[in-house]
Amino acid sequence: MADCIFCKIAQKEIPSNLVYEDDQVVAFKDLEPQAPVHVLIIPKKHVESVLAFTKEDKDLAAHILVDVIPQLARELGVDEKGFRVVTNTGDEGGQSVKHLHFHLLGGRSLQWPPG
Ligand code: DGP
Repeated sequence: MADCIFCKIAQKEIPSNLVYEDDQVVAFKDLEPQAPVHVLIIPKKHVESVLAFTKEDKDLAAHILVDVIPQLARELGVDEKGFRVVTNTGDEGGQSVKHLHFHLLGGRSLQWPPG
C-alpha cells in the first residue's frame, strides 16, 4: 500500500534490521526499542490490524503465531525466561503504524499492567 512505512520495509524500499523473512512475513528490530529484545513481526501484505483479518488470512495468522513467533523467541534467546507479544490496535490501543505488527519484547522483566 502506498505511503505505508511497513509495506516499504517489507518490500525493502527502506532499510531495516531484518531478523527474519519468508514468503509471507518479515520481522525487524524496532526503531525505538523498549526492551533489550524488541522486534516487530509483520505480514508482507498490507493488513491494517487484527480487525482487518479475514477468513482467507487464517493460515497467515496461524503461521505468525504458531511458527514465526516461537521460532524468533528461541533464536533471540527469550524463550526460557519469557517474553511478551503485543499487537496495539486502534487509537486507544496505541497503534501508531496502521499495518498489522506484533511486538515481541523480552530480555528484561516486563511490568503489568502497561501504561
Ligand atoms: P505501534 O505504536 O504499536 O504502532 O508501534 C509501532 C512501532 O514501530 C514503534 O515501536 C516504532 C516502530 N517504528 C516506526 N517506524 C519505524 C521504522 O521506520 N523502522 C522501524 N524499524 N521501526 C519503526
